[in-house]
Amino acid sequence: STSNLAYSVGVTLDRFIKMKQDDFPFASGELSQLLRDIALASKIVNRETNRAGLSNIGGAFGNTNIQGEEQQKLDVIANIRFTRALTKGGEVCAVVSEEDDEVIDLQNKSGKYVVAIDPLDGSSNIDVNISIGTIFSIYRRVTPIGSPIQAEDIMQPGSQQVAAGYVLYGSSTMMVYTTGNGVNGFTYEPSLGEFFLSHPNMSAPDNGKIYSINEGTSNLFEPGLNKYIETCKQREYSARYIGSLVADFHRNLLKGGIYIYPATSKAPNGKLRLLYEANALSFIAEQSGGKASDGAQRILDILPQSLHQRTPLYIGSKKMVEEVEEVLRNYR
Ligand code: AHM
Ligand code: MG
Repeated sequence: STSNLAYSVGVTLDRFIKMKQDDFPFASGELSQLLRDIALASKIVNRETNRAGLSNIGGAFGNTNIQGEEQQKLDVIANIRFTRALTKGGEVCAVVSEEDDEVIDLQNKSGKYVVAIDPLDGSSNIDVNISIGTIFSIYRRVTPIGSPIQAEDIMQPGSQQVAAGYVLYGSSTMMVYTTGNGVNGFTYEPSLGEFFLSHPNMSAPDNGKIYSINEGTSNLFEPGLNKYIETCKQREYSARYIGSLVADFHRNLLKGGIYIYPATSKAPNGKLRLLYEANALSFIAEQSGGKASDGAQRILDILPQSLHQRTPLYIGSKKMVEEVEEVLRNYR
């Protein structure tokens, strides 16, 4: 078939998006364009990320900022890059970002999409040269196009996402996304400036042998969670925790495993944000055959009450998430 031929010659992200667009001849192509905008911004962020350690010694290779401004932090730069790409692109009417307190109304009269984004997650890892990521969710606005943005355009449950994805700035850079019809992964080839389809139709192993949790705070966990962790140890599972959500999630997606950021007695809703982190990864998890829960209910069913709402997160291989849910239930 055409697509098999295309695979063998290397399918760029742009071409893949186009191939998918052709499956929907009556669609306007705006979502496709929006995905391309995000990919372009991520290339810029990738460039900045690769130079991160050099920013302080910029003067040494003649790269000092003419205005003498202090170098901005990379997460701020990433936020600007993505917001700018989404503003210029024209398909988006509003952006909510982990980096901004309020909704950003792009004043874009024709935009029919809303984007929730964590432009650079795990940014405390930048200084120590460890993988970081971008996480994004795309929704269709529910109020009429061109009218002022309303709360209900933003506060949609994750089940309403039309697309979601992440970019992992790791040993290589990858973009993984879904439009609700499976999950595909693309690896960046820096010398060509292109993402290539490298992981078609990703599927999460049903079960796994990796558990990823910051166990340093286990004194603050509920009893059922400690019980589950004990079981993981009895089975001699591997403990793997980078402390960079996208990287931990991606590894477990490929190898089989569970990532947990639980509620603790000090932080009853955990740490991660529903809108910017949990929803997008939960959509991808489900689309690849995995599962995502807050310990008791499906993440994608949660109706957000506030912009920066946090949620406990249990995500990864389906059987593992089901098992931990059951143990939690038995101890509650
Ligand atoms: P951030 O949004 O401030 O970068 O924090 C999110 C990060 C995740 O990437 C990671 O999984 C988690 O925080 C690690 O938290 P902890 O250090 O408490 O284990
Ligand atoms: Mg974050």
